[in-house]
Amino acid sequence: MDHLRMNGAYWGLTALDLLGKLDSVNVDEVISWILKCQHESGGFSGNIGHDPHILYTLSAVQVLALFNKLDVLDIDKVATYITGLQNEDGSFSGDMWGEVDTRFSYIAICCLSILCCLDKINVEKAVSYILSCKNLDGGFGCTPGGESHAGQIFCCVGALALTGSLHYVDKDLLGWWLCERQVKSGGLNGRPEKLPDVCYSWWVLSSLIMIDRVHWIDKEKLVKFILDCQDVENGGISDRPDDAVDVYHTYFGVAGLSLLNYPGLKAIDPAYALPVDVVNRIFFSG
Ligand code: GRG
Ligand code: ZN
Repeated sequence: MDHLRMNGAYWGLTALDLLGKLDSVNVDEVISWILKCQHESGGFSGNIGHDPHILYTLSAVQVLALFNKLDVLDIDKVATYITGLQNEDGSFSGDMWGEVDTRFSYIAICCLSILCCLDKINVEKAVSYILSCKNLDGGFGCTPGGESHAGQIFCCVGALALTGSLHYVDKDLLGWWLCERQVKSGGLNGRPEKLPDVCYSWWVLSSLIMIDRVHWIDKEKLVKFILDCQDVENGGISDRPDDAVDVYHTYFGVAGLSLLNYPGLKAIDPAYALPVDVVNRIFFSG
């Protein structure tokens, strides 16, 4: 997992923050490691000595936001890296090698929005590319014609929410597809006929919230499914009951519970995937 440690930092630290335990880590150590992952291009890599990628750039910016340390960044430099990844058709590449995916559209938009630099890209074209990935079932895929998948739906709905473009979504049609992801155990899957998995408690639920259709699923059954995935002896949450826990599913389990207003957790913003108090601090603290 060495190459995606920056994502791991975001998952682990955001989970800790939602649990009210962010003060249990050494801030200076984390920040100095993050800065060692930044490259001349402005982008961040998943670990020291690896290549920069937009995936890790968002995680780095999100972790700095958690710690209220966005001021350590040369914001123009990071924004220039992301802006340089937009293609003529409005889509975004993940890095200099060119892979295109609606994940990268969301990441570019979320990251630039946190940095208050959305005006540096062509938002209209970015939105029109995302809409070109919309399917007849109401969902979205990674590229035009790609199968609808809950992970890509989160990215596309999130990007549309952050750009004030949710009116382009058929909320009833998409809400129906999303609520059908709930299976008998109460868990959610990512596509028809697939197994439920705790991480879809984030990808599906956040999307349902953004389109105001969260009341279309059974919230209590989903809470129970997530709690059933806990390792009650050693801590952590797994993808489904009795599997081994990992930091990714622990984060998305906690984030899902937060979206479900589970007691004792901070609220999380469904579009920014950051605690609501962190988002408010970015935009309302002058
Ligand atoms: C800031 C939360 C946040 C995200 C950043 C990277 C990214 C943007 C979004 C990823 C969205 C995505 C595609 C999530 C899906 C991940 C996943 C579980 C893929 C596996 O899919 P399948 O259908 O496997 O192959 P399953 O296990 O569901 O059968
Ligand atoms: Zn999963």
